[in-house]
Amino acid sequence: MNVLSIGGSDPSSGAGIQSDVKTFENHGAYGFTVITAITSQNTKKISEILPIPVKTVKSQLKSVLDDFQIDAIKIGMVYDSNTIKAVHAVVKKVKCPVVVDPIIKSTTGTILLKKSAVNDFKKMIIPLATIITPNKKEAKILSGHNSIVKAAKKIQEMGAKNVIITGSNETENGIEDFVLEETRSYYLKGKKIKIINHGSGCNYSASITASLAMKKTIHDSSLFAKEYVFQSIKNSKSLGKGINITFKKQSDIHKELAHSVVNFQNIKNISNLIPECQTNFVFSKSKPKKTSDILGISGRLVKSGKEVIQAGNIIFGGSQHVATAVLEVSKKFPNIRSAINIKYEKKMIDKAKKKGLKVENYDRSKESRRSKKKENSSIAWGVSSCLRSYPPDIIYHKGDMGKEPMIIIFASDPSEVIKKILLIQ
Ligand code: PXL
Repeated sequence: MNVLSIGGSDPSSGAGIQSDVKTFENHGAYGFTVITAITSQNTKKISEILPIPVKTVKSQLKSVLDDFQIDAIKIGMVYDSNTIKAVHAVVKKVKCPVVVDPIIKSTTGTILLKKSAVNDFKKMIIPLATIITPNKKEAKILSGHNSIVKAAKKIQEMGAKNVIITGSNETENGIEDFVLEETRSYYLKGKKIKIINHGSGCNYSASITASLAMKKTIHDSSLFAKEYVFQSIKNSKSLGKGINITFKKQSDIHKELAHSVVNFQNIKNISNLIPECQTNFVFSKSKPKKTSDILGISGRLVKSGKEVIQAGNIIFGGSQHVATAVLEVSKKFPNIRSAINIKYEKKMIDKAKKKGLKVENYDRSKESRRSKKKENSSIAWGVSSCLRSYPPDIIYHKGDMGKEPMIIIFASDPSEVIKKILLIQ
């Protein structure tokens, strides 16, 4: 998954494109950058801003877009009208989700969008936005309204498809965001941490950008971004003499699963392999003891026309069924830590056998009535009943009364799972 950040350089790496690359990587994405301005700043102040010549902004955009398929773009700091025009001319032609994070003033008080450029920003950058993510102050500056709902509606009228106003309401311990989608609106509640920090706004919009690249919904993307930012503030560090710098290190297993989910979504004709009960893709900590030690997708990977959409987020305990299968297999074969379920097709089983994969199966109708009654027991019973002395690549069953047939592919990690899908598809 390839995500591009267009914005300013921050040598403290707390905000701007440096921080975006870290956020993208934490989401399992590869981060590209186009620099619009070089700021000189630390945790106390911004001492200089040098806009990059328009010709060079354009040539950076051309270099990236000529060579790479970009799955989502974030637009951050665009300091002046010339930069805005250059970014507009190029990004309007790109067909991928665009997140606009209106960068107007830094936490330390410096202007990052020239006053003379605010009108061009409204005319040319806002209409590019699949989602725009102003905080309360920025929403007021862009819309002229104090009321959150009125501000969001006005910004939507300017051309942003969806508007999220962060920090729309704050209490002693809580912080709420207002989300205005195309056909609905709602508030998302979250916990507040009282640490003045550098980077949380950038982390939020970069997280949303990576999630849109994964074809997540706006609701799931914003929920995930909220939790991501909470953790990054909680974990923030006092690295300099001024305000804290946000910090988040996503676990390697999370990154690897997120990356492989996107590779799965991008397999040609993959929607044909999604069963009625949808798909989950899991990756376990080593030596799991329970399903909550295993990462899975809290909703599922669902078929939507020819596309596969990620419904929900990657969390521990996100899967019951596929995670239970991994739990059972890993008791005997601790190297098996990842799995996915796909639709049963005889031709795939035949192909797997031909390619030398280890294929086992069980018959659900043979499960005792007592076992069937226990929650989630069928998978545990079935999988453990067909294990042999070597680790399985595939376990399938042909269903039972009202139960859909299913294939589960196992491997040591998610990228090995993907390789096996490609082998038998
Ligand atoms: O946090 C907003 C922001 C974004 N981009 C750059 C910045 C800042 C804040 O200082 O410097 C380059």
